[in-house]
Amino acid sequence: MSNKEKSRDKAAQEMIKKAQEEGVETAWDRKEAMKACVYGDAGTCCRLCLMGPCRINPNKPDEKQGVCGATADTIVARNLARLIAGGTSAHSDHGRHIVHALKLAAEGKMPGYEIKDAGKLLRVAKEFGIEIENRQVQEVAVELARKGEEEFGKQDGRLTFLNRAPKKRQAIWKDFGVEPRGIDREVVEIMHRTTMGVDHDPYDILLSSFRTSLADGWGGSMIATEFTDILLSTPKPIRSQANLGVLKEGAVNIVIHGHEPLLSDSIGRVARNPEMVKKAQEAGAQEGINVAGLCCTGNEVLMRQGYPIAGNHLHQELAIVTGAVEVMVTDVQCLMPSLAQITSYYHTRLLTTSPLARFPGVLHIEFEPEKALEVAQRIVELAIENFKNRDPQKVRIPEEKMSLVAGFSHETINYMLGGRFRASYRPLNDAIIWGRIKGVVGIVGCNNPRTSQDVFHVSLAEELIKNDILVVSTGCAAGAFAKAGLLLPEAAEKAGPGLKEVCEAVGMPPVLHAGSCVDNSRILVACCEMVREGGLGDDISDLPVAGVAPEWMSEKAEAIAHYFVASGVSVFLGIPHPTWGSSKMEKLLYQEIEEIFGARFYKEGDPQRMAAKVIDLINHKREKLGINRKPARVLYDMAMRRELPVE
Ligand code: NFS
Ligand code: SF4
Repeated sequence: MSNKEKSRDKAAQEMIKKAQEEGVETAWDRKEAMKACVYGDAGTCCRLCLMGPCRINPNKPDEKQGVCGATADTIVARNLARLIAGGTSAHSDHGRHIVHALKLAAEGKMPGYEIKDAGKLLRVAKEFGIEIENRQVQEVAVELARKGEEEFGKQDGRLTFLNRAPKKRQAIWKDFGVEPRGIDREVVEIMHRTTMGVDHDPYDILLSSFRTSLADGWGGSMIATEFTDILLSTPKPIRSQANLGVLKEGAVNIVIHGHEPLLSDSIGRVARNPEMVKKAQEAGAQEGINVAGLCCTGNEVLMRQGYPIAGNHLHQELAIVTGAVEVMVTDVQCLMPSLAQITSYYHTRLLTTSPLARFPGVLHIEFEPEKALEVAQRIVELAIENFKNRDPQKVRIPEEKMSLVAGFSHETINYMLGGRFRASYRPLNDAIIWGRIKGVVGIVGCNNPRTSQDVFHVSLAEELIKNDILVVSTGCAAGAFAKAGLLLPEAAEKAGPGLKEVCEAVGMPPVLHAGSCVDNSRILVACCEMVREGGLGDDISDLPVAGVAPEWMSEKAEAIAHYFVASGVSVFLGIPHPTWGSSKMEKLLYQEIEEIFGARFYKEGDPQRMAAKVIDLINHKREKLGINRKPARVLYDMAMRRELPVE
């Protein structure tokens, strides 16, 4: 693969080349050296017990069984279930940490932190049945945090946020027994169910996997999003920039990487402190301190504080290759272990901060919420100190940086389209009904060196907006769009006439950045609002919407994809599930599951063909809703009126 084929991003191509010149290995090199294992890819390798490991030839699945007698179908289903359990646990544990922080902040035990969105606090508290009249905000917050904690440990009943879904959807979940009870319980149960010798029925395992994924989407992730908004504020449209060009030669560069927004929020604040800026200047960094994000921590601070993002998932190694990063601070998730080796070639200090995530031999400064600002200060000081160790010979920062507008929470979409005083989804629904906007597609997920970085994301989005489909995005997909300039209102030029008109009227980009991956829950809420607003059916599965994960790699993406489908949104995968070793599972996922959820999976490796399939589905939904007509643009004269059919 040539460097051009590795990424569509010029900054990435330049840094990949620099890494090669300097003898530094990146994910692309390791990917090339890695012979993919066909059993793993097909899902037919089982290591669940020590009678094995067992593997079944996916091309001849009926010829063999595991030592215990497990068929390819059972093995594939169990492996998929465990991916979903992993993804759900990651999002949800992140949510738990936020709930804990909200409690500490409300109790006054997290200096520098207070409730930023009291309005949302009260709204969410009501959903949890908490008395809010005549009570102090702090008091309500402490009680809400307790209720939030209970969602994780609940043994019976069902998760509170499920009430947000349309009644019809709730009935489907109930009828098929996929209502998640407690978040932790679902993760534990699916692990139990899929250990050696328990559940062997692929259908049963898959339904439980869906239940686990719902505990992510309507549980852990939704809690993470809502409670972060309450604590750190609900995002509003905000301008910023993206790509490696946001790093500054004349500044102390601190890159924050991972997923949890608490420490990075503090680092942002400390870095703005004039005293700290002065210290940096005294150390020779004329431009002071520059904080930039990566992956979803990057998205979190971008959405709320407007800090620039240095890139998406595959940029994490490349940021260090610029030779201009003083400190890379990590928390949890999506951190490549290779960062430790790469930093050894440059002056960059890698730091771990979460009790959950360490690298051997890497400096660990533990983040304790009670001492958030203190820890942040230590880290910023360390970065300033490290500035003098930069090797000017090794510094090369690509020029590429792109302006963007982010911050589209579902509340913002409400305000943007509805206007500040009559915030509602009515205008969006009307635009869809009248065909100015044909539908809404969420493009989400990661980068993956199995495919050229960002190519699928960007070509797909461009094709969809050209066809008047509004794109909503999160995670590293949003990073790809940011770098490609699609998060700018001016990108409406690339949209079809209807979408362009809407974008220009409200001044919004045709691709909306809705946040980090836990913020996919915002898309669920937006879907509920669209159903509630009326005119587009009475369940999420009626809406002309779809989800796409073009370049995904993470277990978390697998959890997201499943909760979207279980919520009634069909999901298109650019990289297929690792399930092709079982025709039964493939049939369930890509066909039969639609009978239950009104949504299913699709797979397609080519962006143009994928766009065509997505557009087909949207048109099909519009047809069913009876709204697939040309937008009414002409004013009718009397003669035309007479021609109109009488209903
Ligand atoms: Ni999502 Fe965010 Fe990116 Fe993929 Fe990783 S950062 S939580 S998992 S790689 S989109
Ligand atoms: Fe083999 Fe069955 Fe053990 Fe899996 S559970 S490793 S298939 S014996």
